[in-house]
Amino acid sequence: MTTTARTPVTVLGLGAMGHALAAAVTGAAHPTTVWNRTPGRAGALVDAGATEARDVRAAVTAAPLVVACLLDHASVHEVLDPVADALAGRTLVNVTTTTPEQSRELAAWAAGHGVTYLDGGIMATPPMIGQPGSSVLYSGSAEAFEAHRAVLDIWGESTYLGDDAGVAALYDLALLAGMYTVFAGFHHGAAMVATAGISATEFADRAVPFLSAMIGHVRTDAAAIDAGDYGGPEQQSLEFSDLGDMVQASVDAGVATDVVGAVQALIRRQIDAGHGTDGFARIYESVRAGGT
Ligand code: FVH
Repeated sequence: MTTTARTPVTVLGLGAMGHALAAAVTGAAHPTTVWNRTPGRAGALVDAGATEARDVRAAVTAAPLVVACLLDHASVHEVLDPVADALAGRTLVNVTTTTPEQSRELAAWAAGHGVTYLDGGIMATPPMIGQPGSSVLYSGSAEAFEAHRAVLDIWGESTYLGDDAGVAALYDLALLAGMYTVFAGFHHGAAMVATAGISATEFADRAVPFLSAMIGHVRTDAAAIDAGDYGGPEQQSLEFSDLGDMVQASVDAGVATDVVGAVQALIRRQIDAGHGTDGFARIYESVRAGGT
């Protein structure tokens, strides 16, 4: 079935994200049914035209397209296992954050119950839904992705990553790994400058333009990784990148070294293995498959 302007949609889970997804679909004039474990979270959506289902079974049977936006993998099973028979013949789009293996397990579970499965990784915060900059990664059923683009595109830029249901989650968590480690680096720097009486806000004013200017250099690292060549002249050597001074300055300031110490350990593994003149991108080899 292809989504049209009037295709009914059900959203299970009205936490911050589920509410935002349901509000966007309701606002785009799709007949929307919502359900939440704890009653009382649907008021604004009902005012906007959504229908609150009395239970999960009523919610699932109200629409050919069922969106699950729940806490985690366990809660998806807790909600859907008892109504698997009612889901049969419908499409389940699961945007709950799960590991890739959990996504694949859910895809297999869905296939076993005659449910078409599409996994989604939301690369946005709830206020960003439907706004520029919001994107959602999908993998699993190509037919479901194409059939329901009209709904999926309401939430942000939709990208389909293939029929392996685990790939969207893999990509989602990989992107978040980059984001969290950059943020952790900012927090480390903020703790360092705080020892000189500099506020985190003042530090952010310098960190944001600096990090923005530097982030594009990951493309140089990416080219080295893909080529398996860490010796190019444009690459800063591991010996030059050694974070010894940074670690010592942190120790002197009484700041925990967990963040910079972790990066230093990746660098040292490569230097100790005889690759000190290779470029910084070689730390990829310290990470990949726990390599040396
Ligand atoms: N919020 C965000 O910025 C991120 C952006 C990226 C994607 N995540 C993921 O989206 C899933 C939902 O996130 P959320 O922000 O809506 O989360 P909460 O506001 O905490 O709402 C959780 C909902 O899940 C329901 N729930 C929890 N456990 C169960 C259960 N065992 N059975 C049924 N429902 C359950 C909960 O219901 P209630 O507590 O109100 O009864 C909420 O509806 C999540 O995977 C993020 O990682 C969001």
